This record gives sequence, structure tokens and C-alpha cells, in this order.
Amino acid sequence: MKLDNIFRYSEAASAHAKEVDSVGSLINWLSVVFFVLIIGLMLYFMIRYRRRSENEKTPHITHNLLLEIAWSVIPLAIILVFFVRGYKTFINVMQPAPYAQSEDIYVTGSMWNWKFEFDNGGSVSSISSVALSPLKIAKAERKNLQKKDALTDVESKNLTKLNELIVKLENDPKVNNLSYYSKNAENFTKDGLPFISPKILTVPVDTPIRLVVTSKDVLHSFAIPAMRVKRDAVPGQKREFMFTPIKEGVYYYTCNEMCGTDHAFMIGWMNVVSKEEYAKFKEAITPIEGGTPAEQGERFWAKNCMACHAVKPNAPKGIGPNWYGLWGKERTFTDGSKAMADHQYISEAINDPAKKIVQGYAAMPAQGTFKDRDIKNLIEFIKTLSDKPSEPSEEAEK
Ligand code: HEC
Ligand SMILES: [Cu+2]
Repeated sequence: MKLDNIFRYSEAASAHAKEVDSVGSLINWLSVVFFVLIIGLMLYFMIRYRRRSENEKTPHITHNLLLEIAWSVIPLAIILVFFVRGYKTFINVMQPAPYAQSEDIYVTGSMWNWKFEFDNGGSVSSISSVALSPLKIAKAERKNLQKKDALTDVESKNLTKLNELIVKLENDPKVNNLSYYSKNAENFTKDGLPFISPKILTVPVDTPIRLVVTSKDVLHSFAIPAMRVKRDAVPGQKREFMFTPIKEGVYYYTCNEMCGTDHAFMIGWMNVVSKEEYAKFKEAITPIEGGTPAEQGERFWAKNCMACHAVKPNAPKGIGPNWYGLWGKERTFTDGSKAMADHQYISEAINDPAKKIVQGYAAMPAQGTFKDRDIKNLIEFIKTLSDKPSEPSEEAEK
């Protein structure tokens, strides 16, 4: 048995996991050493210097300089070692690599599940605890009915039935605890359906994965123990972290912030698969309606922007600049300043066209404000308008 197994780390399945464990082991072993040393000395001194008779007097010692310096400097040195090792590992995980190299997934926590959105517009969610409890399903249905202004005969009968069912379920101790829990347990069984269903968070092996974490309601925290990552999900903020899975397999993720009654059910599996499998997974979750973000962006362009902006190489000069090859290109403006065509620039060019005017053109007439999602789609479309669609890297949204 390896000595470190005493500390029972979960499987180390990401590139930086070993490093995290070694920092952990260092701290744990030092704690063991100091525990034994301190408790040992204490016990020894208790016996060795115990009071032997009623009139024994303790010698008066004011201080010992050497000893005091030693017990200040040695712990300081040890703590500095913790700091340097911990900081190096921390930066390694939290400092994002360039976008082009990573697979970016948006993670949104809400009461009580996680939603994962991929760059092809597809998304998967963890199983919401609401869907697992017959009581919660009934309550959700009742709420929907109660929202309506007028109910049909059938609906009002249903409402009566639901009310009866809810009372019955609420008084059923099995539903309130055991069966509820075991139903969850079934859903998270390793060999159960979720693994072959596209409903599982799936990521490719040996690829840097960037998770952009946020929350819809309260504070949650997204953690994958086997990857040794964890980041708080804060409403209104997009927080990033990266990891590179090194082993195919199934690992669990969890909410690590006590967020309310069903906090414990904000769990699910993450499936690490080969790159080929991953491509299949992504295909499976591609939305049928609406198309990919790039396709939606193209439709948006055809409706609103086609009159002035061409998108084919070598198109004749129009009223506005051709978008072909625009992504990542350096733009020069009438005032001589320059900027790179990235997320920030294109969003600004649409929302505030008078701010920077491309050299050789008249100012673009204001197009009104568009939804964040439309602009995102449009940018995805513009990214495809080049010989090298993945270049340059995607920019962080600030
Ligand atoms: C009436 C013509 C017209 C329409 C319609 C129009 N634009 Fe423009 N657009 C221009 C002109 C002219 C420029 C160049 C001057 C400038 O930068 O403001 C421009 C510049 C741009 C740029 C900067 C391009 C570059 O090469 O750096 C972007 C991005 C852009 N437009 C987006 C849009 C979007 C998105 C739409 C549709 C919602 C749209 N435009 C509709 C005329 C138009
Ligand atoms: Cu939570």
C-alpha cells in the first residue's frame, strides 16, 4: 500500500491533479509529524516534570531567545513553502490558456440543477431534483394550473385531483425521504441510462477544458473532485477555470456551496471520452430547430445587415466593409487608431457604430440595440467567414 493512500484522495484524472495531491500530502504529512512531536513532547514533559511533592517549587525561567527564534522562523519557512507550492498550482488552474486551444463550456447553476452549454448551441442539464420527486412534480403541475386565468372543466378536475395527490404524498413518509433518495441514487448509477444518453456532461480527453461558471439565482459552487477543480457560481459573474482530463472515464461533479434544501441533489456525472466520441456527442446535442449559433447568425445577417455587408471573398465593395476574413483582423479607423476585430470590437461596432469608423467608409447608420444572444450568434457566424475559422482565439467576455 502506498503511504499516501492513507489520505484517501479520489482518483487523479486531470493533468494538474497530481500536483494538487502532492501539495496536500506535504501539508498532511507535516501535520502528522507536528502532531506526534507536540503531543509526544507534551506527554513526556507531563510525566518527566510532574510535581513530585507538596513543597516542590517550579524554577523561574523568563525566556530562551534561541528557542523563541527557532519556533518563529521554522514555522514561517514551512508556511512559505506551502504558499509557493500552493500558489504555483493555483495559477496553473486559474490562469486561462488562449481560447483557440480550449473547449469552452458555459456552466449555469440554478435551484436545483446545472446546465451546460456548448459552442454548437447544444446544451445538456443535470437531472433536476424536481423531476425526481413525485411530490415536486405534482406541485409544479399545480403551480402551472394556478397560473392560468381561467380553467377548463378538465383542468379544474385535474387541479382537484392534484390537490388530493399532494396531500396524500405529503403524508407518505416513503415519498418524503427514502424513496425520494433511492430514486436519485438510481438516476446516478454508473451503469444506468445516463451514461449512454446525451444528457451527461461530456468532455474530450487530453484537451484543455475551460468552464465558464455562473448562476441564475443564489450562490452555488461547481466542483469536480477527480479533476481537482472547484469554482463558485455567482449570479452576474462569469468565472473561469481550466483542467485537462487525462483519463477516459466517468467522474462525478457536485455543488459545493450549501445553496438550499436540494443542494445535495445538484450532482451528476461527467463523462470523459475520446475525441471521436466527443464529436459524436456534440452532433447528438446539436439543436434541430434554430440551427447552430453560426447558422442563426447568418439568418440574422440576411435579415438585417446584408444590404450593406458582403460575406463572400472578393465581393464588390459595398456600402459597409466585407465581413469575409474580418475576425481577428486589425482594423484602422478614420482617426488613425487601430483595434483588433474580436468579441469586444464587433459588439461595439454594432451597438455604438459612431465610436469607431472604419477607414474608407462613411459612418454606419445606427442599427438599434440587439440582444446579447443575437450578437453572440452573429460573432459565431463572422468567425466562420475565413479560411481558418478557429483563428484567432475567442476572447473572454468581460
Ligand atoms: C446602411 C448600411 C449598413 C447596414 C444596414 C449595416 N451596416 Fe454595418 N457598417 C456600415 C458601414 C458604412 C460601416 C463602416 C463604418 C463604420 O465602421 O461605422 C459598417 C461597419 C460595420 C462593422 C465594422 C466592420 C469592420 O470592417 O470593421 C460591423 C461589425 C458592422 N458594421 C455590423 C453590422 C451589423 C451586425 C449589421 C446588421 C445588424 C450592420 N452592420 C448593418 C453600414 C451598414
Ligand atoms: Cu447549488
